[in-house]
Amino acid sequence: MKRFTAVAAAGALLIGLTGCSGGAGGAAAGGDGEPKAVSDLVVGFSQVGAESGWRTANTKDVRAAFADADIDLKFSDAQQKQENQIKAIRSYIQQQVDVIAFSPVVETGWDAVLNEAKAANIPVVLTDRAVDSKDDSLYVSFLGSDFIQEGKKAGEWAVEEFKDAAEPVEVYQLEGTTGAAPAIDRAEGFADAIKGDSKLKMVGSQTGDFTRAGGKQVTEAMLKSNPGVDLIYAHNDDMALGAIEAIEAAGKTPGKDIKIISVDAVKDGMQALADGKINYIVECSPLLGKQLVDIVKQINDGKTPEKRIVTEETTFTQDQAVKALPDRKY
Ligand code: GYE
Repeated sequence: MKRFTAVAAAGALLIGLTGCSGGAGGAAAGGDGEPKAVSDLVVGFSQVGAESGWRTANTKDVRAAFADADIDLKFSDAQQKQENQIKAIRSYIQQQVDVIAFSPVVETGWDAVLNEAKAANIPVVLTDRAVDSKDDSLYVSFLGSDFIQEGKKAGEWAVEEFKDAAEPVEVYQLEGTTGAAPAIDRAEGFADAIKGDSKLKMVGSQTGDFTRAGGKQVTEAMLKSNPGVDLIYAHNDDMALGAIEAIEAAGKTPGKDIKIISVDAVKDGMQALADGKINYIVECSPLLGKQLVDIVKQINDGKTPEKRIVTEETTFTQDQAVKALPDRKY
């Protein structure tokens, strides 16, 4: 009881200090009040970081969509640290924003803070990445890609590409951030798709943390330990771009001596695909802003948004990348 009062007091103080009008936010957003005018809504968004081209495009798109909708978006960058995201979410709870949206850096460890949001009657929307929790009442909706499906598409391409190979094919995986939904699921989908093909041998797998520098560093070491590697499966374009630098520095030709598959299809990745340095990309769209605004509006109107909204995505070969590049938005 004491603690509750302290939290409420701290919240009131913060609102006083910032002049934020979100005091009644929890009520309207929780569905037990009249909808607010859209321009009075306040949304707190906790972003993972700025680790990749995908992330930068996602941040830009989310900010633009909220600006267009005239909704106040409070934004914080967690620099890939869960503790920073938890802090940001707690501060949004204190500020009594209408809706909290966040892209969880890792899957586990969210129940406590999400229960705090629930107790404060503030709806939470997951964007891009999922949480691993038994209690799905802790969030209203999860908007993002099907990462298992993405991994499957990558694996199916590998099986097809090497179907006539006479010798075993050595595959190395550059994993995303350890414990992150896209790293876990992209590995699972890929493993599943290649498991029926005994030619494809996974010779190693290590995290490059979804960054270009990480992809480069892991590949440099890998080229020494596994000089015969035939295929790199990178969980995102940035790590593939880092791998390309390492392969070229070692005097080999990316896309030929060592083939590369990646996920995202951001501009730099698509350029490398069109240039023949990457062989195949599975698209993962960062353009989630408009759909997130829609979900916030539905919550404000007292409606129940879909629990799971899956992003539509395609795949690109080198020829398709050449054609798609001029119109690429991110
Ligand atoms: O693929 C990667 C980023 O969560 C889908 O995070 C996102 C991933 C994306 O850093 O580039």
